Amino acid sequence: MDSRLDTAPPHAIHLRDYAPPAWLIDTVDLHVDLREEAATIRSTLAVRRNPAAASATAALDLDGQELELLAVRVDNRVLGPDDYTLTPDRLTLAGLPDQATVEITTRTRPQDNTALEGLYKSSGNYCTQCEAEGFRKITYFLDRPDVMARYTTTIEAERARYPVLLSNGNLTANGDSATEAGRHWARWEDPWPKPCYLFALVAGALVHIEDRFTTRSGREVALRIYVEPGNEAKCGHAMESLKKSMKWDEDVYGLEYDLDIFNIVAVSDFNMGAMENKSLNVFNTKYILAQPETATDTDFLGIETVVAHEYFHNWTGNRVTCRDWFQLSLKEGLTVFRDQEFSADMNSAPVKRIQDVQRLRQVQFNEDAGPTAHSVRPESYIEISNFYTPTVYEKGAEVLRMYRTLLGHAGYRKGIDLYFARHDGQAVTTDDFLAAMVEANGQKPTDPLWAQFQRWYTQAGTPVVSGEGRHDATAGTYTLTLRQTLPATPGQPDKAPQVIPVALGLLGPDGQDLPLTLEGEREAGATTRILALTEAEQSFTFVDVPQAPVPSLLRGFSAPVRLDFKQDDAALTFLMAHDSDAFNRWEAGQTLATRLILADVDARAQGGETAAPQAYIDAIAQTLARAGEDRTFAALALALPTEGYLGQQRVLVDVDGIHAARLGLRRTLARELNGAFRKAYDGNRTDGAFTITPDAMGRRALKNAALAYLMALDDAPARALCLAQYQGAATMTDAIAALALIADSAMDERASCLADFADRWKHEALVMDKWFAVQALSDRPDTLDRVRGLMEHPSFSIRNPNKVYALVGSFTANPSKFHAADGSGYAFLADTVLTLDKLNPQVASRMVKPLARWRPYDTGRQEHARAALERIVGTAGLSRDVYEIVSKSLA
Ligand code: 0A1
Ligand code: ZN
Repeated sequence: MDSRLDTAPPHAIHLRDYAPPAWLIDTVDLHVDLREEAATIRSTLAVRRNPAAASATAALDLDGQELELLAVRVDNRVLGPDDYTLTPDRLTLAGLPDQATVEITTRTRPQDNTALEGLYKSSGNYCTQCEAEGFRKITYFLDRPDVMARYTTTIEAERARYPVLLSNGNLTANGDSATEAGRHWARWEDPWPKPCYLFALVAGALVHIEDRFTTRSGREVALRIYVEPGNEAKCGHAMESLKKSMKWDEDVYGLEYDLDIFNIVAVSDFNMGAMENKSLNVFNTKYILAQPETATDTDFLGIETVVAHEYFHNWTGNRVTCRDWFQLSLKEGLTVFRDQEFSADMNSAPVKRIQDVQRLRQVQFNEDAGPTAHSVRPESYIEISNFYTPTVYEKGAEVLRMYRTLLGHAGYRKGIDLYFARHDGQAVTTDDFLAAMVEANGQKPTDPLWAQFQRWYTQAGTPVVSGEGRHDATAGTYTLTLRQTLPATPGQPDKAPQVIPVALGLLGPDGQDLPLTLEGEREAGATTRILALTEAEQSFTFVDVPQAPVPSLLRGFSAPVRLDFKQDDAALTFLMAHDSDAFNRWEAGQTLATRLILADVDARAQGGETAAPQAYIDAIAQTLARAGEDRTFAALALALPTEGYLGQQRVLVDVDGIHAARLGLRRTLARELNGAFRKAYDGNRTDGAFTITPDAMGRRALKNAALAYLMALDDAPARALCLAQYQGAATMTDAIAALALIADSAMDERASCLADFADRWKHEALVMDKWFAVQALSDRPDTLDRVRGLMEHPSFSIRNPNKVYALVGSFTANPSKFHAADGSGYAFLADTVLTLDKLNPQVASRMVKPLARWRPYDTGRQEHARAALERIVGTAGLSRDVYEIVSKSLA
């Protein structure tokens, strides 16, 4: 049995129903016997009644799914079927003594597990994925994060096929089977109590690279990365990233590693990026394997971030974990914030901030405005796997950043220290976190500011901050009036104001920051001030401002809001050139471009067109001229807002108008600044040795941004340049940048380049993912037909999540193709989701989300989308995962 729906709609689980577990489990002794026909798991649990439970008589009610139950014993007594109750998802033992030893034997078939949750096989090797509720597919258990136990795991398997046997903690014994030739075993003991979602085991024919790290208190830690044979040479960057993460966590958070071994295993079949199992992280190969010929600069940076993320979880998630899954952001928001700051420190902080905000806007703002909008701490869910969302992760990280903005760096660190001092070894809530943060700073959670801050966890939706400034030349004052509104979201019609930290600067006519003095203050303060916007409307008056300043609001994107501030184009151009805050220099350019493109969309809807003003073209020319100051920043500043972001600015998305207007502006810039783009291209060639220094990456980013502009014209000189880059590329960054442009182009060599690439890389799965993606993202009119054809390609497999994300996921990120007016994109996605759902509900559910966001389109598209969604929800045997998303989108 699995968790699929028959006829009854599934019920939601509510935060308000949380109750402590009736039983606790102190120790778990697992014996896992792996054979080709099945895996047999014997689990010995030391259970006792929870003194904090509401009932002193409740039965021991264990979760289990898709398990074959072979035997149950209590205190060595074999139970018969009348001694317990077995349903498709629970095993209930009544009448136990207050303390008991329960031994349960189950059988599963990992080779048939296509959902990649629980115990499964990837490339012939065994591995596990237990977060959030996968452990119940291995054995019956109290599968909830507030039950923390010490684990001993013995794995037994055939030695020749599975020479490597790994689990959490330390290897304490191993040997050959005493009874069967060719089989061996290994025993692992984890001294740290943990929830079962952090359990992991791996058995396979793997090789590893090894390094060491000495913690600041002198602990010698062995670091190993396990991969399939042949991939050893691609692990160096991941290992370097791990060591940097370990050092950074000591330096910045005072947190040290707590075991003598840290293992990472890379598997090619994995639903997500990676998993922080205690001392045995399991990774998607995408976030481990990298060489310059096979991985792009973006891949290298992604590896650094994800390795750090999983390592940082050792404290934020593992040592202190979540009481229940509604608290997911307690560990995820905090850990994303930590990995963002780590990557900012390792690379360029402004560039990292811009990229993080781009992602937040692209995916989280979109989620917040749609049918699955939920708060950072959700109130209810049908399927918890659906809540590993940009809101819980990325908006959650913004909440952490706001604590730091409001408390200052030192105050934030005090709060973190108190959090660990209070809660190490516990399963806690976001309320506990807030209490530690504010109490460490001599304040109280009930103080008005913090009571209001709490709403960042409970209210969904993206606040809109609007306002205007007024300069009084006679009084020499500048008054800023700001208003906040929070749109209604499903289940939350009425909202209250939240505390919004607005980082503000005022630029004088010379472009320099003014020292800021608020009315009533005696001395001038800093040039960037944090204004706490707590009311629906509030004014702030600055004195000693003789001339009208240009305000720079929300510096560094100090809060996850939409800003709708009255500022003319001239002021934005001024900020682009002069703002001391790099984020806002970038932001000013994006705001201007957004205005221009949307004006052109409107003009096109009336049968006309607007031309880009010379001032804007000059500003872009300036960006190019100054690109040498920070090339990655310049590449970001040259990129126009995405079609997705532009669509978000409209109640009704004009898919084709946005596509045409954006392309129109790219072509205008390419024509007007052709020489400058060509110069930027030629001046930043990085032929020769490959490095991933910020300088080398910046040169590639700028050169490829320039090439993309030149190719917007799709003319002969640009084609020749692009083709030459493809043919001579020394790095994957350059090869794939050129191939993506070729895939968009109508040039004759298109087919041969794509064929050449596939032929060259057919044995590199991760590189083939890029090949699928560039074709699915192509602007050519036949993209959907090609995507359909590629689903049959020998390198494609619908069972492999990376392949699905690369081909189907990329297609849904191609707005003008996915949202084709005839509904063909929607129908294709519905077919694919239904096929996927039978194999892997988590992946199916991720894929269906773009379809679920159907409302802001015209009625023709709405009807096509609705029909596709109704077809999905009307299908028998749908997973809870897909049901939850689709039913919410139709509600
Ligand atoms: N905790 C992991 C993410 C993760 C969540 C669920 C998974 O399987 C369904 C796998 C990984 C992280 O934040 O990296
Ligand atoms: Zn995480």
